[in-house]
Amino acid sequence: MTQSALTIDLQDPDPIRFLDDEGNYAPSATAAEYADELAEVGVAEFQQWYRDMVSTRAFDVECTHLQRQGQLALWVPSIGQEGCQAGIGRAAEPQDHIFPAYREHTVAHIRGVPRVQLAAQFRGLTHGGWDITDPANGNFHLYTLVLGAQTQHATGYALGQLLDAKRAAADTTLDAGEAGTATGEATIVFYGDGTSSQGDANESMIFAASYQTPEVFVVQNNRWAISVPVARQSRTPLYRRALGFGIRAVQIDGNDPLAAYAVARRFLKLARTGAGPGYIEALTYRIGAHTTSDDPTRYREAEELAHWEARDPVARLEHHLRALGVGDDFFAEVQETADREAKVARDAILQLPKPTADSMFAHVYSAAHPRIEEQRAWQARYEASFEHQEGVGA
Ligand SMILES: Cc1ncc(C[n+]2csc(CCOP(=O)(O)OP(=O)(O)O)c2C)c(N)n1
Ligand SMILES: [Mg+2]
Repeated sequence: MTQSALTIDLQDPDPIRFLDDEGNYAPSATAAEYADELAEVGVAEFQQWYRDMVSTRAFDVECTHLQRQGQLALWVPSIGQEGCQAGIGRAAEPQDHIFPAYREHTVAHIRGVPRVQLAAQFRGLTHGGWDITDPANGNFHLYTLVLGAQTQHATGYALGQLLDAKRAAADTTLDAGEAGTATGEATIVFYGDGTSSQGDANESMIFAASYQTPEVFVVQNNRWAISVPVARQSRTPLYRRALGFGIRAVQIDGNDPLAAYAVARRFLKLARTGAGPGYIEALTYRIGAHTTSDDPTRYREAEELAHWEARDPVARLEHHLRALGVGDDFFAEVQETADREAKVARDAILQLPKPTADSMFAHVYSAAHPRIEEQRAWQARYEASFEHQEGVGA
């Protein structure tokens, strides 16, 4: 196929990767300086990452079905993006804090957020979903659908990590422009290529650079912001914007979990030891729809989708594992376990209550508000107007 401009635009000639498109171990020249980070991990870890990815994919497919059956109001598929999520999720230490967007299902799983709680938000039952103060949820903060808001939350949190470390050393100053301080913990924030155009995302990088926050920005460049291609968001590769803010930044093959792990591991260590923030642009692709409300065939070429399907992160890691001697039994068991767990999640989601229409008015304002009361009353009258129709609303 001739690569469309959208596929090759804004990509460096040699993004960091350890696996080639098929999954053969073939590090790029740019990968060499991160190879040390992989010395700490081996087949058992790669198998775990593979399990994370396959398990999340099975859950993802199940949730799309549940949305089609009216059990979820919306679902946000992450298929195709599991590779960078598994690598980065597994590179984080337990004490690190993670601020997601809304598509980080693999990371949520790695940090311990129960599948059913993730789905509850998409059923309309909660504005949040899980208790982030519960250690079982792995410091994985709430999904944020207001694009870029999480970058502000993350930089604010990282400033807090910095201040805590300084206080512990009896230093109460916080001056922009001073050298960083070792914190022992870091913050990761995930967002998308489209979100990189938000003021919030750019402002948070200015603060991160000025105060040398212990933070890693992760941009999953999946090439699309709903129907808007990345080439319309930027005239330069996204990671080079971060360089302009004075933040160390690289572009990686985001469908290579080894690259994601190695670079994140390094950047997190630097962040925790006082060497300031980093920025990872993970080149990936959203294989599915933006959400279950979207039809990507309206704006994407079939050739582009096929190009990326051939670089599926799950298939690439499987190829690598097979080269390391892992056999059929493992892959069959992982798939079988993933399917079983997805079924368990499905059954649990079906047991959740259904939200009432009235609940949408509950948290708009903290106190009663005449406009909301008016709308609530209208809604109640509207619902009541169906009551004489047998079977409706049952
Ligand atoms: C502040 C704000 N503006 C607009 C939207 C509507 N919106 C939701 S997702 C989206 C595209 C985001 O694209 P990107 O950042 O690339 O993330 P992706 O969905 O591709 O993972 C838009 C415009 C929103 N949720 N918040
Ligand atoms: Mg995007």
